[in-house]
Order: sequence, then C-alpha cells, then structure tokens
Amino acid sequence: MGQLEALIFDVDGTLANTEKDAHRVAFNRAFADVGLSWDWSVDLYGQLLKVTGGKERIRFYIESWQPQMPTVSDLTAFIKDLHARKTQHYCDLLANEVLPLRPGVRRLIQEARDQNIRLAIATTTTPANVTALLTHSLAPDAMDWFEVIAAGDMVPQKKPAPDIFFYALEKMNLRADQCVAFEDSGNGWLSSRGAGLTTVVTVNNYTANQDFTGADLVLSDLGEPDQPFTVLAGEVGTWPYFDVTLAAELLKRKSKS
Ligand code: XBP
Ligand code: MG
Repeated sequence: MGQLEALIFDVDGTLANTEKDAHRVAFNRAFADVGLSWDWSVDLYGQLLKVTGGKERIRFYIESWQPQMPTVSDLTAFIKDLHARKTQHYCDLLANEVLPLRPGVRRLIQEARDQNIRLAIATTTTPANVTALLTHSLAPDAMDWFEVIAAGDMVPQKKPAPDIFFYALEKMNLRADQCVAFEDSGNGWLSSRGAGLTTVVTVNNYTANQDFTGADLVLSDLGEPDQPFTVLAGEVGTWPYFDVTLAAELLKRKSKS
C-alpha cells in the first residue's frame, strides 16, 4: 500500500502551455476554413476553457454566445467536421513550430523512466494531439514511453468526471494509491480527485486563480535544479524541484494520514 508505481500526466497546460497559442489558434483557423467570422480571443478562450473537450467547447460557445451561424441541418455533424479541421490545424502547428515543455517535465519523465516508474497520460484532448505534442516536443519515440494514453472520447464523460483516470488505472491494473497524477486546472483536479489520486497541480496563466482546495501540492511548475518551483499550497520541506522521490514521499504521507 502506498508504494509509487506510476505517474499519470494530464497534457494540456500540464506538459506544455498548449491552450493559448496552439488549441485556440487551431480553433480560429478551423472557423476561418469554413467561412465563419468567429474569433476566440485570449480572454474569451479563458472563459470557454471551463468546458473541456473541443467539440463540447464549440457547442457551448454556440449555445451561450449565440454567434452568427450558417444554416446547418445537423449541428452535431457540423461540429464534428469543424473539430476535425481544428485537430488537423493543431497537429500541423505543433509539427511546424515546436512548443516547449513546461519546466521540469522532461527531467521528471526521464527520471521516472530511469527508475522503472510507469508512465501514463490521462487527458481530454484528441489522441492525435497527444501524439503531436509528445513526438515533436518530447522525443520522436516518446509515444512508446507511456504505457497507456487515455484520451478524448475513449470514455463517455470528460473531465471534471473521473472516468479518464479510472480508465488509465484499469488499463495499468493499478490502484489510485500507487500513482501520482499531474494536473493544471480545476476541472483536471476534480477529475483526479474523483478517481482518488494523489495530485500535484502546476498552475498556469489560465488556471492560477482556480480552486485547488485539497490538492496534495499546488506549485508554480515542477521546477528544475537551477530554477526552483514556488509552492502555492502544500508542504514540500526543503525540496527545490519535483522529483520521483517527492512523488513517493507524497504517497507515503497519504498512507499514514
Ligand atoms: C484540455 C481540454 C482540451 C483541449 C482541446 O483539458 O480542454 O479539450 O482544449 O482538445 P485537460 P480537443 O487538460 O483538462 O484534459 O479539441 O482535442 O478536444
Ligand atoms: Mg489540463
């Protein structure tokens, strides 16, 4: 009980800051493709992020903002097509311009691999987007580093529901108390909490003011030896950056409490 076996990573906002300069831009390019004058500004996108999943986000925008719409006979099919275009733009964008990983992400993943700690992904985004980010920003063979890539529509309910984390745990045949999850958003934290996972939150510009009450650690980022993290909530003692030993320590603390 409480022995660290795996790290489970969210993708968007956690591995890299993908939302503002990649997802948002890709949505706008897809809108332009089909002659829509919709333009998701940085601020508006921040509001739309409360809905996870691109198709769900487009529908929420249509319903809540009621923009000028073309006449469509099948709204679901229209959104599906628009979203497929967005995914293509997103993948092209990441192939053409490498998006940097957040501080400490590459180091922690490498350290986990060196210590035979298993790795998984649990994300709302489309599988093709995960492949694009891991391949272009982490390593050409990075898809092989992750035992499970749980993504997008593989589960009926996206975050904040816990389904995607339960799916990853089931595929790895692990219990929640053997893993540490990494998240960046309130919706992500609700999801990992719902699955009973010890969770480390690394905030970003879109999520810094969200509610992470109860999260095991809330950090500015994972930190690096020469670039320590800022601790926003939780107790880390003298640790200047997040490593596998600290992940194991968090589980140990939990099992004692
Ligand atoms: C990420 C998301 C995703 C992306 C869009 O949430 O909300 O929906 O913004 O991806 P999380 P798709 O990081 O909590 O998983 O357009 O491929 O759905
Ligand atoms: Mg996220």
